Parts: sequence; structure tokens; C-alpha cells
Amino acid sequence: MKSIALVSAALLLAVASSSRQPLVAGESDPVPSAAAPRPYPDRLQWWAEARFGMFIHWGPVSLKGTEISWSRANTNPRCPNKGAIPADVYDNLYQEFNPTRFDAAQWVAIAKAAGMKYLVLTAKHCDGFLLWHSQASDYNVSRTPFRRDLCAELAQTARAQGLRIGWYFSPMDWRDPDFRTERNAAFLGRMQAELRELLTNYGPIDVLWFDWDGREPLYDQARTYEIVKTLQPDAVINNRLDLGPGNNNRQLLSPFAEYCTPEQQVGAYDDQRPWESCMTTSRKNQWAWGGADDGVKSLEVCLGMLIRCAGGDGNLLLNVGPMPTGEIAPEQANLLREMGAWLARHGESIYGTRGGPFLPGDYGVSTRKGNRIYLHVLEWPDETLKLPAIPATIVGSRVWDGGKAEVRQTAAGLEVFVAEAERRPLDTVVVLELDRSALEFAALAVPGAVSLAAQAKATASNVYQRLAQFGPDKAVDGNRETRWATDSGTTSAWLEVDLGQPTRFSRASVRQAYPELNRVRKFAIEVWHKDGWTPCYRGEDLGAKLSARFDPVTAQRVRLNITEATDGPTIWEFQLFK
Ligand code: FHN
Repeated sequence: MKSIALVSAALLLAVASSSRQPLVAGESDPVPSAAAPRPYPDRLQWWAEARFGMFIHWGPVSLKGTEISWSRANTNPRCPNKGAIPADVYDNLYQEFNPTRFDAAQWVAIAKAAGMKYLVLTAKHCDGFLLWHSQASDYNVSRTPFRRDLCAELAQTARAQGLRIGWYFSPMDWRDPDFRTERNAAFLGRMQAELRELLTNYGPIDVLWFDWDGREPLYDQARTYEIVKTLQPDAVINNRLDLGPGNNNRQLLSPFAEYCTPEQQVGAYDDQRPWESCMTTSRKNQWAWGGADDGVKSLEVCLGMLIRCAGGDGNLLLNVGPMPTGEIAPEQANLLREMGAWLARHGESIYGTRGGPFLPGDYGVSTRKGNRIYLHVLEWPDETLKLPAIPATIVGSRVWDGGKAEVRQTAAGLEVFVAEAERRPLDTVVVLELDRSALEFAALAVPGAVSLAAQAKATASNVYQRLAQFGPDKAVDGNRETRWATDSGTTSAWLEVDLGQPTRFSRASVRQAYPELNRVRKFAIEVWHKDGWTPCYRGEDLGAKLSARFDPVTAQRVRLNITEATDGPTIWEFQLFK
């Protein structure tokens, strides 16, 4: 290991000379690549092949069932949290924190049963509480009734069971009165001392997961990276230590930032830079334990996250929020076990694959490894799935876990057919055997697979409490985790998209995602012509997912007109196709 002096010189030079500019402007902007997938650096190979990890957000706040750090009140204008729990109440929860049913072996067993290959625990979240025995700060687990060193037990057990271990470490500390003040240097001394402990006392650490809060990143990055690279040179580091105002999770702003981190959404296809989506199992999209009334997302939604991340050439870090007892809630554990059961049969089409060669679309995604392409058909758009031509010959095809897949290959492209009876409810995996490597050509767009309304200008008659997070644009963002919502008591509403120019289409897809949120009783899809709105499709009882087909129409303004709803209709996706 190089001496610190040498490492610091190299580090300072690297950081100073970092010419890395943001490669993408937005969270989900795709990175256009006319090249074959870029090989991962050797040090990231295990991480990329793993594809699937467990995120764990835990701390004394689980006693409250509210969001970690964010539910804590704060008078410090330099910190973004304005929670409802008074700081003195929140900061003393540790005195009651006694998760006597915590068993690292149980957590690791659930992760393994899920098919997860690495764990990332919030060793220190923004609220400042440390889940390890610390000399640098007495606000740590040794001072709780529970006393035990949670980081030590989890790291030791994970490693013994063949899983990799990572720490989430918040460089922000919203509880520290010196943080982001003229006394920030004093704060930094404490923060870096904590980081040193975490990277010294628990053996080899495989991932370091820094976070950010959108504010000034006053973290003495050069020195902080030096600590990491000196103590844990093999730890894979995410991109968030450098991010600040105006940045986003898809930017790499330092030579030491190794992967992008889209959050609560499946990242856009990008086979040139490593990325990992972090998402929650919680129905409320909460990171920490959300209480018995929270619940979890469906298997279809969570498996869809994993399959779509892999198809985009990325990883999924899927979060659980353990209960104050120390246990992972049964509904979260069962969901993960069901994901693991699917991976036990289909893991070859996920682990160690690259995304593509067919870009993601409403049909699903594709992954590739060796001479094989794995089509993950999540929605059959038609009798056959039409795909663009590839520079290779298909020498075999079948449904991965049994069944016939007919493939017609011409210079114009591919047509894939699987009989209805052979199709699978969640994901029909069709494997295509090629006469050469599937990794030598750039990803290809699938004509008509992306909604004509994607990212279109959207307006609505009503938005839930006028909150941007439930705005009409959330129904055309391609993100199955966001939605347009309307106020309680709303029994009719419309969502309009402007396609920018007259556009011809003949198919529509509308998702309500969860059956219990199926509130739409009568609706129409309407197009604006000079003298008013004309329906091109009418329906009743929308259901979780509508795939509507109708005579082709051409229009620039299109709307979903909900004429009868039980209460506050909400739509996850409104999509239009040629
Ligand atoms: O504020 C945190 C949040 O609590 C959670 O830890 C996520 C995980 O990516 N990161 C921040 C929000 O971006």
C-alpha cells in the first residue's frame, strides 16, 4: 500500500486535474452510444456481475415509523430537513432503541434468498447516529440499551456467507451544529474521524455509498477520498460525494466517483458508464421502516425494476427498512424471497450480463452474455415482437424455462413469436443463440417501443394538493414509480399531452399500477381537432393496465378524459404508440 504522502499527491493531482464534465444533463437522460458496451474496470467487475444488492436504512427512528433524518425537525437553514419530530425527541430515541430480535444471520439469509449479492447499510445517515462503536462520536449504538456493534455483526456475517458488504456514509450531518457553518472545519475533523473508524475496524469494505442533499458539498473531498483510497483501496465508490446544487445523480464529477446513482427510478439505458438505481420496497416509497400500515410494492413492480435495470446495463440496490425489533418485516422478506425464486430459474439472464442489444421499451428489455441475447418480454405489443436487424445470425431460439420461440430473421429485422400458452405472466424470457458474440455491437432502438407521449408537455384539470411530485408530467415520464394524482373527492378529471406536432397513433397504454387504486369507472381517450375533443377510444373500469388499440388517428393534442371515478383518480403512465 502506498504511503499516505504518495497517495495524497496522486489524489490531489487527480482531483485538481479532473476534467470530467457532467456527461448528461438530467436524471434519466440516456447516454447516446454508437459503440459496443464499454468494459467495466477490473475493480468493478464483481459489482457489475452482481447486478442486485440490498440497501438497508435503519436506526432509532424506526421506533417512530417515520423517514430517517427527514422526519427530524431542524432550525439550521443550511440543512433541508424540516420534519415534524422535535429535534430533542428525535435525538433521544437512541435511549429506547433496543432491537433485541436483530440477527445479522437472518438479514443475510433473506438477502441470499433474494438473490442479492451485496449489502449496503446506513452506518451513518444524515441524522448523525452511528450504528457502530465509535470513539469519534458518542452518539452511537454503544450508548443504546442494545449496545452491540451492528456494523461489526453484519460485516462479519455477510462475509462469512459469501456476500459483499458496503457502508452508506452520509458526509452531511444535519444534527451537527458546526456543519456548513464557519466552524465547518471542526465538523470535518469529526466526520473524517468517523469515516476512518468505519473503514478501519470492520475488515475489507466492498462499497462506499456516499449521499448528498442538494446543498453545498463542503466535505473536503480530496482529503476524504484520500482516507477511503488509503484505508480501503478496493472499495467501489458511488458518485454522490461531489454532487451539489444544480447537479444530478447521473453525473460523475471526480476521478474517484465510479458509478451513477439514479434514485427511485430505473435508470436510462447507459452502457458506457456504470450505474445503479436505488429504490424502495415500501409502498410509501419510504427508506426507513414505514410502520405496519406501509406495505410493499408488488412482485411484478419490484421484479420489473430489476429486469429493467439489467436491461439498461445497470444494477438495482433495493431497499428494506428493518423494524425497531431488529427484524426485516415479513412482507418485505417474502417479497424478496419471491424475487429470489424467479432469479433461481432465470438468473443467467441477469447476473453477469450487459444491457441490450435492443434498447428498453414498453415491450420490455434485453440482456446479453457470450453468444446469447435474452429478450425479457414484459408486454407483448402484438402477435409478434418486431425487433431491428442485428449483425449476427440467430442459430437457435427458445423460451428460457421451456417452450417454443419462433424467430423470423431477415435483413429488415426480427420477428419473435411465442404462443399465448407459452408466455409467462411476469416476464417471458426468450433466449436467442447467435453465431458470434452478442457484445460486439452497439444497442439498437426498437421502433414504436417508446411512447410518443414520453416527456411530452402535460397539463391536467387537477393535481393533488398542487404538488409537483404528483403533476401530469409524472404520467408521461416513463417511470413506473411516479404518478399523476388528483385531490380526494375528485370524481372526474382530464390529463392532456401536447405531442408538439400532428402525430399518428393507434395504440394507448394506461396504468393504474395497483388494483386498489383502480378508481376510474368511465373514461375516453380524446383528440383535439379544430372544433373540439373527439373520442378515439372509450372504456369502463380501467383496471391496473389498459392496452387499447383503435383505428389510427392523427392529432397534436391528446387527452385522457376521466368522466367517472370513485375518488381522486391517479395514473402512473399514459402512453401512446404508432
Ligand atoms: O435523503 C436521502 C434519503 O433518506 C435516502 O438515504 C436516499 C437513498 O438514496 N438518499 C437521500 C435522498 O436522495
